[in-house]
Amino acid sequence: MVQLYLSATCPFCQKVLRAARQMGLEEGKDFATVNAASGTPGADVVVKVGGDYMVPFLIDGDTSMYESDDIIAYLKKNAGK
Ligand SMILES: N[C@@H](CCC(=O)N[C@@H](CS)C(=O)NCC(=O)O)C(=O)O
Repeated sequence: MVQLYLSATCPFCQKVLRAARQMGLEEGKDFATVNAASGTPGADVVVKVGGDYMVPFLIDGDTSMYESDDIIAYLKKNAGK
């Protein structure tokens, strides 16, 4: 399942979540969220996989990306299929 690494205080993360919901995607069914606020284990995963700390961050198998617009485009194409 697509994993979205997010921080509650990050407006770009809220943008991704809002877009996912507008697409009719359901958390827990079409995507999972992971708390990746600074200092959390989720943040460590972001750095380990992506090389930098920035959220939102998407992981789907071997695919990973940072940019919120890219993540939204990826969800449109791939999530919930
Ligand atoms: N262009 C990026 C911006 C993302 C961004 O600036 N994220 C901030 C949090 S809102 C971040 O992770 N900054 C790095 C840090 O806090 O160290 C996007 O659209 O996803």
